[in-house]
Amino acid sequence: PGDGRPVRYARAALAARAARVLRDNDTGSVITAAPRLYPHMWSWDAAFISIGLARLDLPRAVTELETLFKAQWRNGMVPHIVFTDDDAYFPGPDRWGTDSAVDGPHGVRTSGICQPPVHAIAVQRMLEIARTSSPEERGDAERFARSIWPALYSWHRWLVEYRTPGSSGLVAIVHGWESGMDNSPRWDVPYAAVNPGDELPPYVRKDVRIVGDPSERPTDKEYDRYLWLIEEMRRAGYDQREIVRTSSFLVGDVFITALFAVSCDVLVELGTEFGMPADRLADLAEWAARARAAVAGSCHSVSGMARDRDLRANRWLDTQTIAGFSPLLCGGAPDEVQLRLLSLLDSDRWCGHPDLLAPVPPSVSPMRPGFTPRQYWRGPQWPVVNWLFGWAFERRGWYERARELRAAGLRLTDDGAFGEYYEPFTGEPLGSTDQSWTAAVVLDWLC
Ligand code: 9WN
Repeated sequence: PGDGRPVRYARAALAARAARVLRDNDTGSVITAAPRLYPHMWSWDAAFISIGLARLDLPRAVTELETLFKAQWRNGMVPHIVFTDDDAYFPGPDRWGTDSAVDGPHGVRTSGICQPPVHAIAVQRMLEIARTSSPEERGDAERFARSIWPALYSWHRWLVEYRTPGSSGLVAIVHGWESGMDNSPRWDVPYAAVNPGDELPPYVRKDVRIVGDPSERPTDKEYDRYLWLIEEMRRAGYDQREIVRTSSFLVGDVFITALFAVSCDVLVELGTEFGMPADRLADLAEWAARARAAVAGSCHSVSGMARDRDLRANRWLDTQTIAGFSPLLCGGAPDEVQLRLLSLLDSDRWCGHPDLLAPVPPSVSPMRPGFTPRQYWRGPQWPVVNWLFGWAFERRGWYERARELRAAGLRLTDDGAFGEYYEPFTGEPLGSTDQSWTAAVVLDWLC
């Protein structure tokens, strides 16, 4: 193979392996995010998984998103984890303590926070895939898109009503897990202000026993903070207004805000096609415009990079991470800023770094002090993030760039391990292998 990795699979064999990963991770009711490390359904994982499944078995893809939305809270929140009976993951449902939450769902146990709103994107992609298939699949996908649309609308409305505090217009998160980029340096400053109290109940981590090298995972100190924030939310009874008012972590997340803007656009497109109420379409258009303006408004005057905002300390957070490229996902930044971001993305500080195995954007710039090539969201490349940028570039009509990202994503993942994340220089798969969402995006790239 020439890159030091043991095997490189050809397209057909890689697709067959990816399909097998999704089949093997299927418990019958949910496709777990990963075989041992993540034995439950995660919100944004389920969206990507449905896209991959749509290539294999459309009804199964539909069931996956229906299962997630059956766990939607009564106030509209889509929870970040829907628990199975497996107790190999910590924190499980008892530690979250959401069973008595007023707004919680009936008959299913979930965590008490959310994850990035990529579900509308998945539904539209499923529809596109089904339309290239039989008339029957096309009809099923259309019925599904129509039936899930109101739930998607109320999920988006929840993000506006409860999670867009203050004047920045950015969608706020109350836990790093909500960003999906748990220990990214984006959150170092706001996490430094989270002080786990003496009352933090003791706990034992399970993730570090499963991942062979614990240094690929967040540290114990980080976990104390993650658990402390859960403790604060339990004490607030999962009352969202109270959490946003009091939580020691409240950050406007620019990457989520960009995904929200473009997901609102997608919902408008779907809603227009399926004759959804005009007032709801107008809401979505307004939310998209506001979110897009917030992303553009966050851009640094020199670098052009988009920034998160610490809403407790009222200050911008300057970190050189992949989230800085958020305006490329949703548009709306001035042309000159966009051009600066595109040339930065191509430069040796990002995808053009000469030592990368594949030109997939790493989670943190390899030139940044503190870049850690093996540690989780602090350096490694994540195939799903690459998929999102490729999808957005295609949508924006940047076909050549989209094709290049697809090719780079396949170059990184053709070892057939379906790593959760990858060491950017050697291409070594890290964290979990046979990770469902990696298999799913690879399938989408291949088809
Ligand atoms: C916490 C499932 C999830 C992803 C996240 C990723 C990781 C969980 C963890 O795994 O987070 O939610 O235990 O580390 O950071 O993006 O959804 O794949």
